[in-house]
Amino acid sequence: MTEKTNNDYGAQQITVLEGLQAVRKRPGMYIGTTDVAGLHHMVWEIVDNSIDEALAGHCENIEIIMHENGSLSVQDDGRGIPVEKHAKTGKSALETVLTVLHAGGKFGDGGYKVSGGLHGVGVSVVNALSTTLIAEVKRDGKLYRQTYSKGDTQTELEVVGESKENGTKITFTPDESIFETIKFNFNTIKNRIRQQAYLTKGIIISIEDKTSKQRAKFFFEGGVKSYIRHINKDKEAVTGIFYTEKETKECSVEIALQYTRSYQEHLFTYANNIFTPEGGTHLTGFKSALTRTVNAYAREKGLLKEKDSNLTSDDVREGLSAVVSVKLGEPQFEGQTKSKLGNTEVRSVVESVFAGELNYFLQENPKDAKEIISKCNLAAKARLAARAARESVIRKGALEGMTLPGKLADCSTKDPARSELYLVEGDSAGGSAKQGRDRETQAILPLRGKILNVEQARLDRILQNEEVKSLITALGVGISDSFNIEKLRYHKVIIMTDADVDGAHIATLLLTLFFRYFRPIIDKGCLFLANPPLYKLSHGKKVFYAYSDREKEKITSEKFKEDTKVNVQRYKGLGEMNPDQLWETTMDPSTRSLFKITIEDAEVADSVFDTLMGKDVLPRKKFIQSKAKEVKNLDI
Ligand code: 28F
Repeated sequence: MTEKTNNDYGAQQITVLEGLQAVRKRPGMYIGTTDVAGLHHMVWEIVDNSIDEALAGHCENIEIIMHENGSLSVQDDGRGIPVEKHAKTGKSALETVLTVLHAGGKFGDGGYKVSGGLHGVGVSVVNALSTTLIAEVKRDGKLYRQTYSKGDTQTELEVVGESKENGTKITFTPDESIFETIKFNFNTIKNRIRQQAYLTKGIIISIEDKTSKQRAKFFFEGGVKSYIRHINKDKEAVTGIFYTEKETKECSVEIALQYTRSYQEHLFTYANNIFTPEGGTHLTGFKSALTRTVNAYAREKGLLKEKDSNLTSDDVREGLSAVVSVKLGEPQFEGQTKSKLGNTEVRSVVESVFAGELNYFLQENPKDAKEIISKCNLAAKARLAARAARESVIRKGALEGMTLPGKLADCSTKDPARSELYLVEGDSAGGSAKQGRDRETQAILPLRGKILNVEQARLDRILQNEEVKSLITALGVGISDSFNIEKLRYHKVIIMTDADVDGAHIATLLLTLFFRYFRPIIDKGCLFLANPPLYKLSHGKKVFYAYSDREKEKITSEKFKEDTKVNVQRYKGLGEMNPDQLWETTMDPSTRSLFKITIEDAEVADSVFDTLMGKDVLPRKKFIQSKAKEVKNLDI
């Protein structure tokens, strides 16, 4: 093939080869990373193509299967990728999209390609990074098949059967030599397709893991209205759900919202089904319409507490759950993580559509409107109280790091990059940690009693909590308006709690606190969970630590085969370990494993926190235990 450089066909082949070789050489350039996130980008790439076919109005069902042999398949009932040979290239559209980098582009019908993930690189990238890929197309009464390997075509496009249906099925096995792991995660895929199902009204998406026999299926008739129902399922609603869907020539807008008794805001924005955590023009338009409309309505009805002062944007968003989804022809993504919508025209469209519809909703639902205004008035009052509280705490220097909390055993280095802060549950474990630590780089802050549940308290009350106060002081970053990440005194903040239900609860409350008030610390990759062992296995003088039940079984069956005299000690709490053991198993940087907390997707994280905050203890425990499993061998 490479010889034929002097005709069109050959020339094209060469660029094709170069293209996909470049992908294999620098996979990160195309899918971001080669870790577990990059692995799943491969799945999103394929699923997004099915979603696009659904958004074009030609597909209703998408089925994902994780096979026992490690491959994954995605099948849709769309029109099927065209298989006719292209006169010029001599290749079918199918082979072209699978082997030519960046082939694809706009799909059918002049509609816009909307769902494409952040990378939106095309299925050829998935092909390049798979040891095998099988494409099957049902079209024109036939079933077609073609196979590929590492981006190269392996077989001709063949008719292998007949079919009355239409659709596309892609089955691929990721290349082990490219990815750190090739094990797909059922929950990761499930969460993502749930979100896609909310954003694509009427679509049915399912996932099945043949190995673990887990299944999930999503269908939401109500679109983002169903999404709001999901976000608020454990919250006490104070209004009905507002919903609007409008199509203008610039873009389509879909918005749902509902107020609850929560003190937090749960606001999620999407552009072309892509989550935009950094916001952008759609968010700006939404916020200004909300503030303007609520104030105008409240003033008109004489419901404002102070006649000449407006409710602020923050006041009108306390307890608000909202989803804003726009779809447009050529989305521009900006910002640090390219997840901020830049198209200026979207701002005024969202603003005018939403202001009009919300005003209508308030006029038509006076009871809901009254609830909203009285909630906003309370928020305004609390805002003033919180400011006073914050100012008084700041005046006392308590948040500024002038006086570090008495129970903090600080490290001696003043270099934040080398400093670690262990947040330790309870005084006895705190004592062991203080004795066992490396004084130079490790600081210990024992936390006693329960941290406040931030979901259920406003900032002024949170600032009165002693544990929270000493945490803020130790971190050095301040809170809310005075927050400054540059002042972070430790570049590793490590939550170390018992591996039991109480420990899980405390870890969860801390995670929620960080998620809500110190998110940049998570974004910077500075927050970790420690991973203490569950068991100590001793046999004569030999000692092993096991960090999970499975590991305990493995060690006992491997190392102690001939002998049954194994002493198994289950650690009920960190306090049971002496300082040396705690150091050796959990704190020594050369041997410990830490789990880094990341927020890839704030929506998923937020709903996880919601689940954890519920009354049910079991899911909390499961969450922390599943985190603990992931920790293994993940040394930082
Ligand atoms: C499992 C993954 O990729 N589904 C897809 C279609 C349908 C068409 C299409 C796709 C044609 C020339 C680009 C069919 N008929 N699932 C999928 N379903 N792509 S991908 O067209 C692709 C263009 O190159 C399709 C008429 N128009 C479009």
